[in-house]
Amino acid sequence: MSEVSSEIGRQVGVLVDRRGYVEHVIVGDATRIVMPAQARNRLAEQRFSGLRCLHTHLRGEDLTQDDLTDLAILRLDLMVAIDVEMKTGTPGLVRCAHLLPASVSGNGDGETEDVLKPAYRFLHPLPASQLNVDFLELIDSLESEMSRNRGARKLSDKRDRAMLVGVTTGTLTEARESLDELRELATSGDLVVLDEIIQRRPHLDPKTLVGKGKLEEIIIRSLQLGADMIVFDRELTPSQVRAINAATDLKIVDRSQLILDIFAQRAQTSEGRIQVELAQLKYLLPRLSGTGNEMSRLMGGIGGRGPGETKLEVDRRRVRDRISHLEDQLKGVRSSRQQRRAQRQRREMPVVSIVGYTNAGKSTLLNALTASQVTAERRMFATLDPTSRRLRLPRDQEIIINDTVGFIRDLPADLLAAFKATLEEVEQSDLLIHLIDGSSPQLDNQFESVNRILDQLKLDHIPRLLVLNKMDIAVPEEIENRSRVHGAIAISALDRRTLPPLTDEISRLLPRKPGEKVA
Ligand SMILES: Nc1nc2c(ncn2[C@@H]2O[C@H](COP(=O)(O)OP(=O)(O)OP(=O)(O)O)[C@@H](O)[C@H]2O)c(=O)[nH]1
Ligand SMILES: [Mg+2]
Repeated sequence: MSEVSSEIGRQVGVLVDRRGYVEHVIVGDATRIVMPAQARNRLAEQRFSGLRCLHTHLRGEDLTQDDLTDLAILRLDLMVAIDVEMKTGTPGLVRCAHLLPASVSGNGDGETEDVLKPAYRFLHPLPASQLNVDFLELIDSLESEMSRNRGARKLSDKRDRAMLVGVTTGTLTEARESLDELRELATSGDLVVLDEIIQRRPHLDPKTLVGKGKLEEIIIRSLQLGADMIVFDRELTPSQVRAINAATDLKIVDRSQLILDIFAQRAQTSEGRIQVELAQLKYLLPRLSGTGNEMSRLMGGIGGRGPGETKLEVDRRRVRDRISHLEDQLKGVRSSRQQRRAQRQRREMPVVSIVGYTNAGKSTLLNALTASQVTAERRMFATLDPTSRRLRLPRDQEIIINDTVGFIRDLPADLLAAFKATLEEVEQSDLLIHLIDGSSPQLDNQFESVNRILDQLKLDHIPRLLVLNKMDIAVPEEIENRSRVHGAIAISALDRRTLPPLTDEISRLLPRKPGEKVA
């Protein structure tokens, strides 16, 4: 290789497997070689790729940043640069580097502006004749160290492992708060969060959102920790998804997609499922221009809960067909729901709907008021499909009370459109209970987000009753202050004894049946 290199004035490289067979030969220019795309296909299950790269350096330079990036991104066993004596064509010093197994830190150093621990170890440069490292033994011990580090990951644990990435042009605090919510979403979507990285930049990079160097760092970190996917805390444009996918084989998911995936996991009713699939397809459609490979990665979603494996090979046309088919189905389901609603209206019962940010405690409140067992959980978007219950208020007034899907800031537009339909029920309400998690540090933002969405859904004309929930775990002064400022009622949905003031207020605000005397 030295001889050839000195003759042609270019770097020459080989990728060698563990049995010593040469898998690829690469001819570069004077300063670098470019790894063949197929080398990526080796990434599968092994901890390292099982390939080592040996290549020549013509200028006696150290391993370059590109060399180290290739080492990390392709998870090579080893990166070796051999100095070439240009006059004689004989090999000089041999420089080697290998990856270090990283220990999994969990939700560790989020504010990684620059705190990435060095991912490589350099071996002392030696002339070729004096090299006496047993590489197989070395790689073996690294791999077993790595699997020890990963002991935490049980084989039965099929959950995807994610790296979270926040990008902001604003303050770090904002980005941190936003990432906190993304982590909640990720856990609700059954992901294991390995680490979080925030990048602050004056402008977002139109091509890849984060800068090129940062992206490489994120990919390397993800590979080090054994992540399956990278979740961006922003909506990625179709071209950004393509550009990032070109740099890594890891699954790339953005916040909207994560929300869509959670909705896909949760939707129970046929209508809910149709709406979610519609939203997923509409989201994917503009992103369907890449190669089959990119497409399948996009459509796979989290744990393959995308719109389905069988549709992987479909082209845009088929997706469009599917969309119009689903839209037709939806019309059918809707008309039957409208009939049900018409029946209810004949009963002339006032309708009250509980709305609010996800996780505010809406389902818990419905359960407490009506002694029902609607699913209420710590996770976000526990409720997707609206539930209606009858409730008898004091003074014998009977009403219908609805539990609804929770809201979230920056709800993907397609999803908002899809859920407008579910919320038709809410449109017919005589009263909205806007339930607020009084214990959330994000209380104000959540309050604003819900108001904004109610406006967007054109529900702002319905009388609204503000209710602060979780007073049992909130700061008492905060609750007192806010209930004064907003004229809100404070409750704890977990404690029925706190509810009478709420039911009294509901009863007071509802229109009376015709002919009934106001007490
Ligand atoms: N401490 C306390 N926890 C509460 C209270 N109300 C609800 N929670 C908890 O908050 C979490 C979310 O409650 P849910 O009723 O599922 O919330 P939700 O608004 O229906 O949420 P989504 O359906 O996901 O939008 C659950 O773990 C509840 O036990 C309360 O008054 N006090
Ligand atoms: Mg709920």
